[in-house]
Amino acid sequence: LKEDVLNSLKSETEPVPAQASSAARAPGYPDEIVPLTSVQKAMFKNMTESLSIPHFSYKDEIIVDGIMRARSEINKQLQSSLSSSVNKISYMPFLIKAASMALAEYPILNGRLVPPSDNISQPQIQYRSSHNISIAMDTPKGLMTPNIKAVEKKSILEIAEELYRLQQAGATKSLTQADISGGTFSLSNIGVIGGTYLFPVLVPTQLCIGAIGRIQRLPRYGIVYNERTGASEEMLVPRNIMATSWCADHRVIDGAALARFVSKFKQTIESPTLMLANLK
Ligand code: CAO
Repeated sequence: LKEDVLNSLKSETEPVPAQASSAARAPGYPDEIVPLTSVQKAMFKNMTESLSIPHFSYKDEIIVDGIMRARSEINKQLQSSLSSSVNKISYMPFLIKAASMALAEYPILNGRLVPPSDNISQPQIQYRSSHNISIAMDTPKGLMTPNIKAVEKKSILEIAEELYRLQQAGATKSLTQADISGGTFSLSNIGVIGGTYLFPVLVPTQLCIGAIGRIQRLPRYGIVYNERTGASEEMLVPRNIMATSWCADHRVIDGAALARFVSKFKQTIESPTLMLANLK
């Protein structure tokens, strides 16, 4: 089926997926039945298979003021640097690296359930050492999920360069079989488009997926130094909040394991210094 997807990416003749585009189906057009595109066929197969997986869902909000500052400093440097193929990075490279750091502590979430090969054997878990993080990508041909390989060995800048390469490949229909196969864990940043919390659906060969909502500036209580009184007080302060939604395969991942993994992810994102200290 992956071959179908790759062929469809190269094909100029295949219809563009029926997105909610007013131009595609304007009022007054007659009803029409159309076949699925190859990308939709792949989605149909994977998502139908995924229905048999009991999803455990978990949501939390993360304060991203720290990575916003770090990103802005890095971007200032990148604009005057000639050594990198990117001149700007988004939040994704930080999120991808933080996920890999949390996976290093909770490796089961990077695993795969191996179904029994016969009626006698038992299911098994394959622990995978390489963090190949699949990124849900909104491409002109629909949803594609290429992955960034061996994230555990990459710097934030290297992740940004590989993400940029995959985004360009997605946009120009030149993603390869190697780009889309071998993913071990997924992240989906729908917040680029909108939304806050969602219910991401597992890829059948993975045990966990995380989804990112739109970052919002919201009031939250914090301890702030008050210059007038000379004391630290609790008061409402504006914070940049990123809502995150996670799903794990509840057949083998319990709620506490997912909660601990997400807490580690959150701690790393909320303290980029911690991320720096743990970079290899
Ligand atoms: N909230 C608010 N703004 C966000 C954001 C978020 N969660 N994520 C990114 N942005 C901003 C970026 O900062 C950037 O703005 P500036 O350039 O002004 O800073 C802008 O949105 C565009 O970012 P980008 O194109 O560089 O995207 P990215 O690296 O953050 O994400 C990718 C890349 C591939 C994840 C994204 O383009 C994409 O395709 N997302 C859709 C995923 C999807 O369809 N999920 C559903 C899967 S299930 O059907």
